[in-house]
Amino acid sequence: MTDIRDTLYANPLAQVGSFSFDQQVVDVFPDMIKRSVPGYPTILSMIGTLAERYVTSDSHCYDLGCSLGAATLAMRHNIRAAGASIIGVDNSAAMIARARQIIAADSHEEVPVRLEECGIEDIAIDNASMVVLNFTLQFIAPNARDRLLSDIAQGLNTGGVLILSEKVAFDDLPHQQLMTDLHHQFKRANGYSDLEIAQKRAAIDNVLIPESLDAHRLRLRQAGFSSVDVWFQCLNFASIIAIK
Ligand code: GEK
Repeated sequence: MTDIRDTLYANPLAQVGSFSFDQQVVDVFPDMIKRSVPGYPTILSMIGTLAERYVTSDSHCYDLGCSLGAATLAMRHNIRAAGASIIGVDNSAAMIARARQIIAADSHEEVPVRLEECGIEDIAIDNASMVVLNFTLQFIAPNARDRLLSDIAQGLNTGGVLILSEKVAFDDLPHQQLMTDLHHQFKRANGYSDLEIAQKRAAIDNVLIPESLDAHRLRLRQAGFSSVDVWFQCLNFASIIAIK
């Protein structure tokens, strides 16, 4: 099936409301995320590669903020360990409903997938060999992030891996401005107009709260991860591997 094109912000809106993961967004989500997040396909493909390497027998994998299950499927298609299963979690009813259809149509049934409609703050992580937060932590209130990361570290088995992908911010203001400008240039090259870019930016302001890579590294270390660093970055989008 070809993706439905994202035109949600193509026409001038009298008032730009706060961005939410509703049915309208779900309908265009695969196109939206590909045209907005530099490196998204590369990160998904590496999540598959990492699942092959890190997922152990009879353990759990978690896709927190799973949206339509893209990272769930990347793991499912590459897990080689016997008896592993995947839990996908998202608090958007529309996302989970569509994700259920997508997972049902996928034939790799040897790795069971369970989808839960709930907040990632409310899910118990246990016996985990791999946890994915692929562009989700940025939507969690900053004062709830330490606790969430500690809970994930607690629930991971020794040697288990967390993949944390985020939009990031920079303390150096000229560099922050440059990365923002280049990201907008990336979006223009992918067919978004200046109006779409400006309206989306207004909608997402205060909903997506990026932090610096140093802040992420520090939190992950404090949460109990023994090895933490960036494995991918393109402009202001990065992905970190943290090993328990
Ligand atoms: C992918 N990982 O395609 N609890 C559960 N889900 C949440 C919460 C929360 N508190 N807050 C936001 N979400 C996916 C992409 S998108 C990233 C992740 C983006 C969910 C929200 O409903 C949405 O589905 C997802 O987190 C973020 O690899 O759109 O930039």
